[in-house]
Amino acid sequence: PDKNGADIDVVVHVRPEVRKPPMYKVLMLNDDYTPMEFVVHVLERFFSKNRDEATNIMLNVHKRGVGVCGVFTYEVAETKVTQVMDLARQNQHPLQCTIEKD
Ligand code: TYC
Repeated sequence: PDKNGADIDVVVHVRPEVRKPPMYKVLMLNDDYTPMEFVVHVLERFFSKNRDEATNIMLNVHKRGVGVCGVFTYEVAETKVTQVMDLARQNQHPLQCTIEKD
């Protein structure tokens, strides 16, 4: 019954707020000792680059000192850095990799 606006059910549909997660760049740093071929291998194995892309990124880092391997959510970026640093350490290379907010 609707005497004066009471007892009327209204269903309001709201669009759920969807937010893009913050993204993080994984940066590769140059050094004087890590072999070029090892860096190319790392870029192929952990960053899904083909041989040409990996070589270009490696040479860019070699020349400019730093380069972007990829952009990921924080957890994925952290995992990539850990994987790269672990493999570098196992092979006694000083290769360094870091995260930077995009
Ligand atoms: N500078 C290294 C060399 O001459 C190659 C190298 C490239 C090392 C990229 C690290 O992130 C790097 N053997």
